[in-house]
Amino acid sequence: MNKIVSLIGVPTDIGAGARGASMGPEALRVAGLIPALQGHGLQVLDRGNLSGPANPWQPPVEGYRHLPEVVQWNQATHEAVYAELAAGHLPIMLGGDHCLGIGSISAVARWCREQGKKLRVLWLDAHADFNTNELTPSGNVHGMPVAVLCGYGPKELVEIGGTVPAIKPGVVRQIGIRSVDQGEKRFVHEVGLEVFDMRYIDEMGMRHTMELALGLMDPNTHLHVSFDVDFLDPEIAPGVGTTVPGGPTYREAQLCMEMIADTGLLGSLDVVELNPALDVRNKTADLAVDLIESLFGKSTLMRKDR
Ligand SMILES: [Mn+2]
Repeated sequence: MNKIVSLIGVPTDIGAGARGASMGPEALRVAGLIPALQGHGLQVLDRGNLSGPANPWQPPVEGYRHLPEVVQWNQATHEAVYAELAAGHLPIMLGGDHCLGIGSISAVARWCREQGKKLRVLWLDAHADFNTNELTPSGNVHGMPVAVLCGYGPKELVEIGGTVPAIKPGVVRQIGIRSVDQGEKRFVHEVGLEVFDMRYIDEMGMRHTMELALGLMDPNTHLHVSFDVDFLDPEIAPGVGTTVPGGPTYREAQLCMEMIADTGLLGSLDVVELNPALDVRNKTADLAVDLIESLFGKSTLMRKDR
């Protein structure tokens, strides 16, 4: 792959229910993300970290916590991700919590619209992140980004990409889901979001799951991966704020990443919700770097390089 990747750190936990994801970008750098990517022949531009408002740690207002601050961080993220795409680079957004997927994916969707490219979004997560201010039990916006991107949310957020909705539910494939709130579940079914939950992966296997999730793409498809580290089983990835037992194992996660790499279509990536305050000697960051390497074509097995 002869591609320039750009790292954009977004050090905030403004949409999360626990503090600490703001330290995620540094933990990934400390875990050796840059040399790991360089080791695969990629040129890496580290754009440093974006800046934005502090986390005031307030209760929800009309069902949203920290909405003005969430908007500011996402606007900055949108602009930074869009600028890298416009420069022909492959942006890697290092969160930060998952509310930042709003800024990142709205930028990717805008760029795809302008370029006439098709978009596919893989949402690797324990949660559907499809809450609204009426459905949410907590008001934390990191539980709402997919709904916001599909046009359900406050005006200030749904309009960040310039076009509402930023994406249609049909472009999304969710993988690894195992914790969905009651009202959220009904809403996910209502809009027809395609979800490969853990029961599906248990029964059908990761290979079949990924074949379907990656199906019907063509060379004109831009593949965006939004990787919430809580996707992984907490046994191997304890460093997240919202652990849910029963996630993909190390090998299942590797296979997932390797099959994405095999498509050759990866165009942008989010790595979010890594929380060093809850980690054990940075092991979750080390694992995330290992998996990101696989996303960019490291084969852990005895395959010849393509
Ligand atoms: Mn998430």
